[in-house]
Amino acid sequence: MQRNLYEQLIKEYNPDLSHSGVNGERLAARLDELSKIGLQESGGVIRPGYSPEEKEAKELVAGWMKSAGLAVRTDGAGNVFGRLEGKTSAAAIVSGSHVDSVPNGGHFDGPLGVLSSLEVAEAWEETGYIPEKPYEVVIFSDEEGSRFKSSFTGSRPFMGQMKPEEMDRLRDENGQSLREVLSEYGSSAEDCLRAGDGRSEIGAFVEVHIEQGTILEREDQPVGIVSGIAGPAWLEVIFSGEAGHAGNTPMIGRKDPLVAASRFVGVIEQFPKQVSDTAVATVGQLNVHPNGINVIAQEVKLIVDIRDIFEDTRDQLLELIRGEAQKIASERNIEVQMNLNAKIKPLPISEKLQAKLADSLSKFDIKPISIPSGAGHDAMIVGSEIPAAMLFIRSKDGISHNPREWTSLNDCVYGVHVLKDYIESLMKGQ
Ligand code: HGY
Ligand code: MN
Ligand code: MN
Repeated sequence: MQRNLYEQLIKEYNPDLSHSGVNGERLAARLDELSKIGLQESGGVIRPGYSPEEKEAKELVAGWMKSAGLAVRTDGAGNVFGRLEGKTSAAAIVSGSHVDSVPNGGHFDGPLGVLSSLEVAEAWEETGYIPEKPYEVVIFSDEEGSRFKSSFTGSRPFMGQMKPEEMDRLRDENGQSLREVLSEYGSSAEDCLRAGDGRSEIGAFVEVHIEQGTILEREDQPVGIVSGIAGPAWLEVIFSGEAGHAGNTPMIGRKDPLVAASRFVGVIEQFPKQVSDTAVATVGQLNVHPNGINVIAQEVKLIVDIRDIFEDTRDQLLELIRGEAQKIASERNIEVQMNLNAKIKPLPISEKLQAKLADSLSKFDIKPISIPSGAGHDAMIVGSEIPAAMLFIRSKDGISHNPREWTSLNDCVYGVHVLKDYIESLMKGQ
């Protein structure tokens, strides 16, 4: 079992970084408490969207929101908001991220963004700072999409981007639809689809997230600016052949979907560089049915994660990959069915907001570095309509979606200070 995260974080912490109401020890203790929900022998966590573990994590943070003096509410998509009223009733400044995880995920991807946003409210409470505009800390549901194979299941309805047909089309591996899961969760498909009604009350959004890359490490900076967010497209490919006896079926004439899928995965690795230097394509999930040692497979289901920071090249890559699946299937005389489970628009971050973040970074002697995000984030959904910005916090060796994910407490606290300064400048209408 993973050693106490708090001890690991606090061991190298410089307590001088706790000032202006920002408290590194509190942040470390909360990261540690959250890390225990859904904790596995491997030291990683499993907290799928709308699972008891995600709900427990949300309730834990909601309790901290309340003790920080925030008014807590949950919308129909299970998104949790902690609100602090401002001196005026202008459109709110919102900051947050997610607490769900990928299977066997790390302890910073999502939680650091939520707890950093909450730490800003805690600092204000301690220093008696009252913001000009309302401030909201948000936990978006199911950002990773690991349960329904379609991501941003919280922020998309919040932005009015969830389609009614998804309520019955999106199903988890037990065949449970999003509609059924929402009603079990205590909400309903109708309430989820209405979650977007309040978004006109938001003036700006900002998300803190681990970089999940190595640029900040290479530049030796704790915090960086996100210049743009790549848009993921998730293409489900189902190769269907003919199950048979591994021993008695001659090699000639087999209709083996696993051989087809293997060729497919091997070939598409070459495709991204054909469209751009920033495009990527990954098959991380592949299921064989019936998955018997001495059985020629009946069906292979896989999902290709296709991304680029430019929409046109991302879509070119998607079409190349679709065509290859078709070509291999016909060459091998088997069936192929493809479903586009998700297709999110990439989001460029405005130069103006990047410059504001650079101003905040410079106050802490941090060199402003702008970094494109290959990973998707809730900020790209909110940012499709509302001015949104993102800060990256240095990741050790760029490792993420892995129990070895690590960010030092010093870097986490630098991120909170920069976030707080940036939000205060937005509060002053600068
Ligand atoms: O998949 C992603 O890019 C993010 O971790 N949701
Ligand atoms: Mn992630
Ligand atoms: Mn994330």
